[in-house]
Amino acid sequence: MKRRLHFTLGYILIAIFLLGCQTQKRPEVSFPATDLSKTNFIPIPATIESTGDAFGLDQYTAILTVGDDEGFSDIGKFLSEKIRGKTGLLLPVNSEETADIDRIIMIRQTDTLDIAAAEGYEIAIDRDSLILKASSAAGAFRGIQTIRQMIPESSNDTLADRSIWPVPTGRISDAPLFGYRGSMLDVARHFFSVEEVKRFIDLLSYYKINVLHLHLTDDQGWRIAIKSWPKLTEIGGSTEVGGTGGGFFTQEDYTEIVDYAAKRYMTIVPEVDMPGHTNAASVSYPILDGTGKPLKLYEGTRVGFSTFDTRKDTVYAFIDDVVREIAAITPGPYFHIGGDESHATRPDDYVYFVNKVEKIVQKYGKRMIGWDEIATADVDQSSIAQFWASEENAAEAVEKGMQVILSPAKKAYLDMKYDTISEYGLNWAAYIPVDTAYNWHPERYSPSIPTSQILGVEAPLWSETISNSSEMEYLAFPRVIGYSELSWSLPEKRDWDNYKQRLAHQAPFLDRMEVNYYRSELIDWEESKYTYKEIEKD
Ligand code: TNX
Repeated sequence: MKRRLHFTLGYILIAIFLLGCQTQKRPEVSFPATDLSKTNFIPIPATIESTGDAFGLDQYTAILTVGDDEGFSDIGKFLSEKIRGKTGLLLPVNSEETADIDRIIMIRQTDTLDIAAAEGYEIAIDRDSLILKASSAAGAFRGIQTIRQMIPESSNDTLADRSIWPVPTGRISDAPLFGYRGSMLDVARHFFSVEEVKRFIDLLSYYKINVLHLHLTDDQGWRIAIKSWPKLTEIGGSTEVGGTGGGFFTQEDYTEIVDYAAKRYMTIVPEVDMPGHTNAASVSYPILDGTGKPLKLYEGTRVGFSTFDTRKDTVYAFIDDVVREIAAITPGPYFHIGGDESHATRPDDYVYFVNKVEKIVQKYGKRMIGWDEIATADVDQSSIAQFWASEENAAEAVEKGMQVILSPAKKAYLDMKYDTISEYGLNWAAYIPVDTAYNWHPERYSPSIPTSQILGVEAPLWSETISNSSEMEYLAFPRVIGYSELSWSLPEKRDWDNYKQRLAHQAPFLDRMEVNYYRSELIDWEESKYTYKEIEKD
């Protein structure tokens, strides 16, 4: 009932607005012909129809949101801020002052979309209105990224006595291929600050990525405060690769990241890597150690030398505390237990360990994710395997009825060098130039992983060779933009020649955001019209 009333009020508001728009005070503007389908969208939407006219975004435009879900008005404000960053226009949101408004951008909640999918949305652009419809706030948030991308980088100042950003008219109907579209940041090998993580989240969300997996612990550092085990960060958080000190997130810091991501409808997946990759934890609390070797803090880049003692009750009491504390501040449904490269753990101990930890994760209401090795244990079908190296493990996961996240190192590792002269990165899996990163099909990657069991795609960024935003961006951009398209767009819509044109036109956005992207020579990058100083940062 409440919902119906809300919708009715919404329609009355819309009617008032549209009536207002009829009585235009300013003369009609005539626009050069447009073609919405030529807009450089990434990821490319499912369907685009062009009608050739333009919606003249200008200072007489207002944003109106209509939706039960509280998120809608925040999404309207978010769009207004981003339009301001791009154009300098300050569009009112849900303002009652309609006297000077010629046209509206409406963000509306509806149950009647053509594509009934989570995160689906439709946009209808006409001369006087740009209407975004979505059944959920998450769908509306994805839709406003599409709106941001359809606004030209520069205004046309010759059409009228004011600046106008002509938006091509037409219809878009869109929904994601996969529900899990992720990237990962390794904050353990090198620590990254809350501000650096937020910046990464912001850039990813522009491309509709909806998961950020944080690799929070490894041999070189433990990066999340656990109140019941304080030495983890006091001792284990004090180092990183290369001896440049360490760092860690307090639980308040972590919550700040989670909240920031949530405003962008992005899920944070916390990872505590175990039973291997645990040197920092064992140095902090030697009782956890299963190697029996002398323990000291580690600032190198070797893997596979550490393990928990998998047969000790104290270890599981410890893990129970860790999972409980992190789960309590993680609203998302997943908890990642790592489980990779446990070369110092005996195979039967490994299986025993994963089986026990899965129960702990479930006890705290989360779905377990682990690197593909976890499929060798007796895992439940509700758990998820992240395929990075072994197709055999991935096939075993599929047989067990588990879902799989595709992160094949040869194609999707953001820490692989572009080529032999790349400044940062590793090359153990491959060199991954920008075309190789894009030119593969997650749904056809391995015959043993059917599309029906693919949860999504994730591009991990390991940080052995990078230690700040600029280095992070060099490896992540532009490749992560391609992974967003591989996980969002339909296979028949994806095409390298077409994609590389659209990618070339991301340069003005990336430049305006001061992203240190790798200017691959495979791409004919668009010259930017802005210099950073001219316009307020987005
Ligand atoms: C393998 S991928 C690892 C990481 C390294 C990465 C470097 C995976 C599950 N384990 O520990 O950082 O290679 O590319």
